[in-house]
Amino acid sequence: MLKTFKEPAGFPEGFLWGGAMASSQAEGGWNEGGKGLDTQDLRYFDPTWTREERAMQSNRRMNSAKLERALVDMEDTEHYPFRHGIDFYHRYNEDLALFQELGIKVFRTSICWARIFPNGDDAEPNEQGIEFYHDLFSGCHKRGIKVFATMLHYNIPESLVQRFGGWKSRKTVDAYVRYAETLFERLGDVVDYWLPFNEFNAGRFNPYNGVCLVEDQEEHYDKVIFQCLHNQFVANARAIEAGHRILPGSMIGGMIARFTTYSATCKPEDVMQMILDDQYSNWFYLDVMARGAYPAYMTRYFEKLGVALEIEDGDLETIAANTIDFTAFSYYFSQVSTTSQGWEKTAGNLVMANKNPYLQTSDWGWQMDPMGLRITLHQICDRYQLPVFVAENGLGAHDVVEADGSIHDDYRIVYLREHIRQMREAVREGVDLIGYTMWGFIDLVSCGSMEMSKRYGVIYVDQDDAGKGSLKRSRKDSFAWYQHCIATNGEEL
Ligand code: BGP
Repeated sequence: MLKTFKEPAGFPEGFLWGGAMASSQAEGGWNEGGKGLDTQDLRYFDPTWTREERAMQSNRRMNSAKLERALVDMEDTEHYPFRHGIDFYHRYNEDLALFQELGIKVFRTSICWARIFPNGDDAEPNEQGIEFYHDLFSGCHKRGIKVFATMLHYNIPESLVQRFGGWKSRKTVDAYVRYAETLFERLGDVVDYWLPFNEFNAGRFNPYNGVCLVEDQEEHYDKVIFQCLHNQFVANARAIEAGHRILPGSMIGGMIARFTTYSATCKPEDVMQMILDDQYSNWFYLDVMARGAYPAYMTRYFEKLGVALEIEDGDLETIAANTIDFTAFSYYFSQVSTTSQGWEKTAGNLVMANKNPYLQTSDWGWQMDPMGLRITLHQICDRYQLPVFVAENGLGAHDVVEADGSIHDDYRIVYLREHIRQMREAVREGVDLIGYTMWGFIDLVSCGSMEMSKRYGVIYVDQDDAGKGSLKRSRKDSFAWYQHCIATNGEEL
């Protein structure tokens, strides 16, 4: 007899609807509570920069001159937006009340390493830092909100860059593992899902954020990135080992920034290019974390780039023995792969992308592609057979505040609705999707362009690019929309 399968109605019971942010983009309080300086505190921004200047890749890179200047400008917060964020450090109780009203089931944020170990490897952790996160996370639990903690979202203690050259050094690996153990031991009772690293592939495309390299201090900048990434793979595996040992049964994930790519044509060369782009930019990172081994396709790539990794005894065994419990990714856009020269380009998260004539772009030039999210969910689910989490997705846009204070962001509602609809289709098609944390659900400082005016939130924050404003929070139209989406478990969009 033919067996029939019932198509699931939509999102499973207990689906983790949520919102995401990161410590450096939201907290502020950069020199309070015993926090040390971190790498994001040193990124310079000029509010008079044009759109093009803000988008320049060079603004995302660090060099010795910028570093020295930042270390002199210790009173300046206007030009260092990550020093003020949205003042979440002082306002989190008020913000948690809004999060509860929104109805989120899970809150994703990152822990700032320099709040726990101001210099990265201090003899003892900073108790004030631990208290801050303990209070924040237990505040979530009291409000029925689970916690998804990113253990590192780019900002490492600056001292590790000064002394060891960031992720180039195994000393940073050891310091990270001790930091990770401290988090599992001291915050294990208030965290539900762990993510050792935000967007693992970021180091490849944004070496200051991802692997904390200072460009002019490296003779072989492009090659050393891969050594840093190897060190991070080891750190990640050792953190997973510690997490599973200290907190048996804990859920620890691995995340990439997903650069979904389509073949530009059905020309076999373009299809082959798509496979290679996907391997080098996306799969490499999840393959190591989920399958526990360097994929064979990287050998040829490393040869081509002249990369020779220093792999210490035991590294590969550690990576093999400690794989992730779930996959996660950020999804903002898709692009196309081609061998043709001169293909038109457009912007994208972390990278410049090849243009797809079938897609519209956001105000910032990122190609919006809801079906690409469904495609990605299938690809990741098929490849790893692990639960999957959409850890970031959202629309950066200009919002207009009306005279009565209202904000009619119907464009954001359309964006979210279309992406969530495609996610729902993926679930009906069998994808084991466990959660969705919308990015920047409360407006925050942009990671790439460091501006405040690129807003993602359903909650508005009154602050401009120069860091001026009342910091008052208010609800955009999308707030009520997302609240209803969550309340109906994604049935009414
Ligand atoms: C991701 C980062 C986030 C976030 C997001 C949007 O890569 O993990 O920190 O900022 O991109 O990017 P942007 O802020 O540049 O618009």
